[in-house]
Amino acid sequence: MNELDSLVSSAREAFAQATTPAELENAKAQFLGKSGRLTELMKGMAQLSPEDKKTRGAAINVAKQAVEALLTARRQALADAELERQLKAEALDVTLPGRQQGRGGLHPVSLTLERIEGIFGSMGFDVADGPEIETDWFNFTALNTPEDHPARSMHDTFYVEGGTLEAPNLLRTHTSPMQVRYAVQHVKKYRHLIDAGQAMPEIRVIAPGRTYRVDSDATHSPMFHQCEGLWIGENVSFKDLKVVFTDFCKTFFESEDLVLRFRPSFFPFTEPSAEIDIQFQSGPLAGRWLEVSGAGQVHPNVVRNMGLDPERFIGFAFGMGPDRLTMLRYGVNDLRLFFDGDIRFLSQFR
Ligand code: 2NL
Repeated sequence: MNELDSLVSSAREAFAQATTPAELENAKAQFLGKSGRLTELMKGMAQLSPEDKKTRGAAINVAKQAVEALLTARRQALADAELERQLKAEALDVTLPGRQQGRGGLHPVSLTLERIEGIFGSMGFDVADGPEIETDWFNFTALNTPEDHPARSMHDTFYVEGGTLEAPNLLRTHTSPMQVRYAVQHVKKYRHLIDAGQAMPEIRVIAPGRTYRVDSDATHSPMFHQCEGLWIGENVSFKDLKVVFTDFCKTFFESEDLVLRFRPSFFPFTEPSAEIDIQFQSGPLAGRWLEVSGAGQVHPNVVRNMGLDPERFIGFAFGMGPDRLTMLRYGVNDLRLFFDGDIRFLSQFR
């Protein structure tokens, strides 16, 4: 094998050993670079006769073209291999089934709250929303609940670390504090009318939301929902409460076939007070008296705490449990099912 043939074959070998483009360019420099072997051979022709230059030059050119062809082929091979590797790494399995779009839905208790808001909204009640961490004053004092009332004990109420009587210090045990907040705002806004002896727009509001008590069994959850209602004006009576609440029950349960019973009771914030029971006259729940709400005429002390004169303003309030209403409406017998977060249970209601 002559010198040029062996040069071409050592180039073939060097190019074959290069496994990356950078290695290949280094190998190229050994043959075609400024001081590469072919370039050196060209330089070595200087002393040759013109005759010899011609034949030698032609032979070197043939070798050079061969080396360049080998280089081009190897570059292409490396590029092909790289492309192949990328395609493999980024391969998509187009035969995989597509991901399902999860369909969300409202929680059954949220559905109940929406129904309640819709029904009372149609009767002219505003919907008020507010803090779940309350002050002692809004949750108890303003609602005429005495200092020594058992509801205020650590046994019944969750207290928040670091709170003071003035700063929020407990998890609200009912949504009534929100109604007091709403009433205080309302009175502030219409103070000028009230003081001038003119008519104040009536307070008509419901307060739905989460509430908390130290209690936990099949029918009590430490977190539960409440919806309270308040209606105060200069000429609001117990008869209005009866009409509004009867209407609400019939619409909520989608039945004209039920009766209500107002049973005397006691709450610190109302006087007189009543429990409201309903009885379905037909259907699966027919015949049993079911307690659905507490209610009463707002206590004069509470009216006063709202900034109003109880000699002039009168009204009623009620409080019901949307969790219980949801259980009745759907025939669920364990309250805890609503809050365990089991999607198999919850997805039945959407
Ligand atoms: C019950 C009892 C009741 C009220 C809540 C109330 C609110 C204000 C003033 C006066 Cl701002 N009263 N709320 C009144 C009577 C009963 O709820 O057992 N609820 C589940």
